[in-house]
Amino acid sequence: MRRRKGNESFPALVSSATLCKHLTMQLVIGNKMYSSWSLRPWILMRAFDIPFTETLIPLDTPEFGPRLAAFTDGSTVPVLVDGDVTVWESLAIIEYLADRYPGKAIWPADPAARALARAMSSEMHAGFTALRNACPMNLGKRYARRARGMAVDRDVARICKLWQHARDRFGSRTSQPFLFGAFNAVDAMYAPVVARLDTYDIAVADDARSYMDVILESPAFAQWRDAALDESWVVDADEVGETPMAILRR
Ligand SMILES: N[C@@H](CCC(=O)N[C@@H](CS)C(=O)NCC(=O)O)C(=O)O
Repeated sequence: MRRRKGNESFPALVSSATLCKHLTMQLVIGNKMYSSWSLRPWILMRAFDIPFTETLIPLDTPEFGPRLAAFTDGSTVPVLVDGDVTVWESLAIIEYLADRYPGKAIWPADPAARALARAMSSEMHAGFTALRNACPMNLGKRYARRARGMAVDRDVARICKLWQHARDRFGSRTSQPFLFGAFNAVDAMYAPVVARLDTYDIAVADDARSYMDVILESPAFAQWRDAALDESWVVDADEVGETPMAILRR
């Protein structure tokens, strides 16, 4: 039998650029200034060196719906497209990435740590609505500390308790500063809460503040924030009616 030369076997040989485009996952996100849900898979993928291309669709603009419709019949970002697989909902995206990259410690390996990590992430995904409603993620401003209501205080107390529990039981047994030691899915799920507590200068205990600084100073978060500060879109729904202490946008 005649041996075929390499390119004869692939008559419709695609260029390596096209091939890369199809092999690389695509993450569809909203504005980095405001899109707390988009930040979660984005920071996770950056922190774990997972290659992806990013498509940013500005929230609350006429182009948002039509452009998003090219990726999903849902109405929210983030959306992950991996070949013929489309995943929406930030936590489902993180679970998909954990399945797709089993060699990466996206969830802790230890079953007890993993159970706590999953419970904390689910609680974040479904809850803390008082804090989320009163203090929208807004990386471009800083606000003065003030009372934000009992429901917000309850959310903050619960979040700090969860962080402390994870650190005491798992993180502090390692030499690394994240909730379970090394950065993982839970840190990604709580990164927007860290940003909110910082932006609105919400009072927290010293150990919670130390953890917040670890996230805020991490390279992946800094990269996201840098890009956010260059954005010019303003989403009125995510702007609270208070005079900011500082405007950080460039
Ligand atoms: N539970 C969803 C929430 C997604 C969500 O609400 N995304 C916001 C942006 S942060 C959005 O797409 N809003 C657009 C809209 O509601 O029109 C998730 O985890 O991904």
